[in-house]
Amino acid sequence: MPEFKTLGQFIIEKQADFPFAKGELSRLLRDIGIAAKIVSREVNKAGLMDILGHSGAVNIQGESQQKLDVFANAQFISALRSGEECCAIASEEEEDVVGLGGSGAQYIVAIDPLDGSSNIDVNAPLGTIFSIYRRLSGDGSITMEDILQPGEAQVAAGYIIYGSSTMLVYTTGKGVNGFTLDPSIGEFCLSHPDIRTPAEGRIYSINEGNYIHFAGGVKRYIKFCQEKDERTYRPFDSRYIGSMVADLHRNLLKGGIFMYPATASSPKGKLRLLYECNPMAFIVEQAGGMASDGLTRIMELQLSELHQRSPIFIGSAQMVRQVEKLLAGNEVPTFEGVENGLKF
Ligand code: AHM
Ligand code: MG
Repeated sequence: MPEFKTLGQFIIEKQADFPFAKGELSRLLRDIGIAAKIVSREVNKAGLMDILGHSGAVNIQGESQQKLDVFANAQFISALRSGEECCAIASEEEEDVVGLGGSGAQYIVAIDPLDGSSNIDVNAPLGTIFSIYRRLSGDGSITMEDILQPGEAQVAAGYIIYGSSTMLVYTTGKGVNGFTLDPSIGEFCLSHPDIRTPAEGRIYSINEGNYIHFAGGVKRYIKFCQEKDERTYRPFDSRYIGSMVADLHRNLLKGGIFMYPATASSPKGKLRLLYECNPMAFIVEQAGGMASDGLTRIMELQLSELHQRSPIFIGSAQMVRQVEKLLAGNEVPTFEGVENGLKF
């Protein structure tokens, strides 16, 4: 049993670990925690309220937004605005960067306020993913260089899973810690100190409905997962919720790989680098795992646009290495052309 500690107590205790420690990052994390509690409350009562369902708006990715997405987006922006530590937000739900205008604020937040939103109507787990950067430009107007920093420049990242209980998991580059919301006292309490992910897992998570569109190396890896081999505990289990936070959270704790590869029609995959892939890569690496686009470490990829997508293979280190090896091999092409360095 970990020692009883709230998220607030833990953040203050760890503040001194941080090189720029003046308390701003701690306050920023605290503000995200507060907004998460409010979103958690709304997610939990979604089935009871008229809040459920489509708002009618379409986000810039061309996907229909649902009311809870809009609510979560507004909630996180409002918490970060009133906290005054954040100068700009890049959100999945906003076409452009939202400037908060706080003079002297040194942090930038990239966020997917409600990930896995196709799960809202069916009471399945949802999540929030966030990433925190220090601005490069010092003061004055925010520049795109401030926003489009590679994942390696993250100072903190985390996710909140709204599941059978609500958990907040985050890293500031010194390991990963998880906190479970105790609704009776309204506090996130340390429940998963120093999370480490197994080097070799037994779960693979991928939307196999897209199988015929995957590169040969991905297909071979799926077959590898399914083949019998008692020494390596294969076949592995296939588990896919369709909510990246929920799929990754399970795999982080139990060991496994989550994949959203490129396909011939979507050569960059589906998931967004800035507020989905990079924060998850930071967390998983800090827990001892790996994250790759198949060729390159996710956190080394350069961003040229806000809502840029990337293929992702993330989780237990041995599994990611294995899929990278198969992708690098000379696969029999199943599609014409080479996109994004991958053979189809
Ligand atoms: P969203 O941000 O619109 O919710 O989409 C992201 C989600 C991820 O959580 C999940 O891993 C993926 O989309 C599932 O996509 P698919 O339905 O194509 O398997
Ligand atoms: Mg998302």
